[in-house]
Amino acid sequence: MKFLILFGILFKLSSADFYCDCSNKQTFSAEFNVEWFFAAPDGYIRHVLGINRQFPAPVIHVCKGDTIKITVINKIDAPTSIHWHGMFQYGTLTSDGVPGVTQCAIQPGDYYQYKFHTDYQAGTYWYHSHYSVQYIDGLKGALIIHDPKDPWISAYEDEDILMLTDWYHTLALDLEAYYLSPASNGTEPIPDTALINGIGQYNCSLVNKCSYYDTIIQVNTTKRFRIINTSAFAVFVLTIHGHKMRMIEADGVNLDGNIIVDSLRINAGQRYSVLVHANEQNPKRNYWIQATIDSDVMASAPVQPTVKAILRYVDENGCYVSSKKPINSHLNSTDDNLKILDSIHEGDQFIDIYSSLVPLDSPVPQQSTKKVLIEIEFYANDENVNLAHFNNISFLHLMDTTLLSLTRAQQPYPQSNNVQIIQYGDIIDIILNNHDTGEHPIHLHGHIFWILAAGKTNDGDYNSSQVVLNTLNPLARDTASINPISYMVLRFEANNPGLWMMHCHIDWHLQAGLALVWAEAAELLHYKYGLSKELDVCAAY
Ligand SMILES: [Cu+2]
Repeated sequence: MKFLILFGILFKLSSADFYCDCSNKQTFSAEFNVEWFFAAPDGYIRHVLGINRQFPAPVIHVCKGDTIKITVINKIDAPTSIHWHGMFQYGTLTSDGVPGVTQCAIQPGDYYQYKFHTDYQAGTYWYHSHYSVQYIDGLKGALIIHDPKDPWISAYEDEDILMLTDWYHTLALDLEAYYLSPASNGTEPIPDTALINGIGQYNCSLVNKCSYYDTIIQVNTTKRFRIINTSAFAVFVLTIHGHKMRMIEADGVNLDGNIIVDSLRINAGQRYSVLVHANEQNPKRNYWIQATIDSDVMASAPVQPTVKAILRYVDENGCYVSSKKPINSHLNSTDDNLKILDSIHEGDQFIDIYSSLVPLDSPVPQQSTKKVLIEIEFYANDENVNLAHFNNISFLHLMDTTLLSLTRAQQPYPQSNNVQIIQYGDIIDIILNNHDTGEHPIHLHGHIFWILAAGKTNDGDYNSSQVVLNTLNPLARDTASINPISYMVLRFEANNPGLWMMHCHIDWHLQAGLALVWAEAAELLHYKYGLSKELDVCAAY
């Protein structure tokens, strides 16, 4: 691994030259000013919610074991909070960033310090606002924990991030107001375009010259791409024309590398790392990296469902071998790579690739101590607004206090927070039955879970007499997607006292109530977080 730049230069989009000697633990400190500003990521100018007037928000690069200390300063006229997606937050529950659960939302003009270590995890993560629908407007960024002992580190020379997102031209609060009204009938807002690392192509004929994210690969080398789907709604299918991708990481869990794909499908909240090798190809050209929103899961297709970036070959001296844009620049191209992309919509073959991902080293506990059945349903309330339910409860965020405060005061939890009480050391099997016709990427805070079983579309409810659980080598991760009218069995270890939200990472569905909270060894929280001033009754309320 080639490391070039010394510690301290951390706000770079390219992680290729991040230096990590890891001989001593460092603290990454930063101030994050949450502000609105105007930007045109895909050529269409709109108000964007960013950090330090950057969109995408700054990339955080740290080494495993470092501490991250970030002061978030709220310079907008609404409350905010930041969640560090995939961080275990061992001993730092108050940095998990869920308003009404682990902290009071940060009020306008106020600030809040997040501080947590990265001792037990490495890989590809991200962060985003967990308040309302703010991350849809842009409040999100990549968080990479480098590990000099990464088992794949000698297999690549260079790396980069491909942060994908769906993108709307309307402010998220306006879209939400419509979505949570009787008029929408529960149909989620359709994104207008898509972005890779904050750059998209809305209408190339109008704007006359579209911009593309540009990344280089040196002939005869291998590059790691860290792919992050930061969407509100979209599932992406990603291809790198003319190249295969070896999958080596899923949500911070290293894989055995035996799965090699032409295209991969990634749900909101999920991450993958892939290795791409540059020697079998014609080096005298450049290639498209293409991400397309899977519009099969939407009521209608986005205006521009495809976003492209350029993979540009350089020679041994780092000089461009071709300055031309890739061929096949038309979005309706019928070249072979796009055929591969189309083929994954047919049947379940594609889904099987994901159930066959095997972690390199993530042994699953063999027995569970507790089973929890959770059913997903969407139906309208008395006002004819379509809401989302886990076990007939639609989650409502507390505004005036937090579950942590209630825990500390030994007060009962409100029913609308769907709190599931578990004990320290429990091994929980979550049996999820999805009665909805949509797919839902389920994300658990503070943990990874093992996917012991995942049904195909229309398999119906989990049936223990017919399904064999995979306790041999199941994939572990923090976000797994349940198929329409189907089931999943997820196992996790209660080894992290806290109040951990579990929710659908389609942000529209979270706002519609598809969330619950695990109160894990909550009796231990009273002691640890008893004196924190942030836990008082929420100030602005
Ligand atoms: Cu969902």
